[in-house]
Amino acid sequence: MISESVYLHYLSSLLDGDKEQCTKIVNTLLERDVTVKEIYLKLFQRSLYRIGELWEKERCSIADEHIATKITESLVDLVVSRIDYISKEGKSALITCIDKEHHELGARMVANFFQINGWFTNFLGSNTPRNEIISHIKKRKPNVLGISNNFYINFLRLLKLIDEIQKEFPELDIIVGGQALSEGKDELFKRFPKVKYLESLNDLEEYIEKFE
Ligand code: B12
Repeated sequence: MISESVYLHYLSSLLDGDKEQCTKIVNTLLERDVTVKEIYLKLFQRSLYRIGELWEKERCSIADEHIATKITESLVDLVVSRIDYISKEGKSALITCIDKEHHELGARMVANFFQINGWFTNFLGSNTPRNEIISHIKKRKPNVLGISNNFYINFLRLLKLIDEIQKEFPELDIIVGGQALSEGKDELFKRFPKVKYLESLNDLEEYIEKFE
């Protein structure tokens, strides 16, 4: 459990650009056996969504938001480096953002979540050209492809990418997520009934548990 006071302390440290304090808070939570999912959702995701709102209302600068993002990026990976996990032979995931999508933190969390569940995971990061994604699928032959789309303007690129991938790899399991889909998901389901939309790490946890 992450208390409201811990969250508020973390948020204000993040807005102050105080990486050392943010790291201390995260380390304390890990020592108390707070789960990765809880830290990712209740601390990192919640604080960044809040910073998005503050930025929209011009109550925090672009520089503040960039610093907060950089601190969070390093902590998202730090948390995983502290976890002992057992590799499960034969399960692999490829996680990517679409072309022109610069929001990559959510996708990074998803990739790390597969990793700590024992999957061999490749994370392609933000703004990955379509042909590169397709070549990498050919090379790695993952069991699951995860695609992230946060900026709604990129939604048509997502549809085009899925269309091409399904033609080339009809058996590949595709999961998608990101904030652009809260609006686009009906269109997505209509065109690609086999593609799964997972809203957050809670849905992902269930998906991984049921995957055979
Ligand atoms: C940091 C940030 C940036 C950074 C990103 C840096 C980086 N390394 O990622 C930078 C500065 C690049 C950026 C740029 C822009 N941004 Co911005 N940004 C944000 C901010 C503040 C945080 C994003 C974040 O990391 N959230 C935390 C993560 C953990 O949440 P998440 O991405 O939703 O991921 C979770 C789920 O969605 C899901 N998920 C996500 N992907 C996937 C994939 C799979 C396979 C699965 C299963 C699940 C899944 O699981 C995750 C964990 O639960 C948000 C505010 C917000 N509400 O998020 C705005 C926000 C996303 N940005 C926004 C905008 C408008 C922009 C810009 C257009 C600004 C501009 N004028 O230049 C550009 C667009 C760039 C582009 N072409 O993509 C809008 C988007 C509105 C929309 N939906 O279209 C937001 C919502 C801000 C706002 N309130 O308006 N941004």
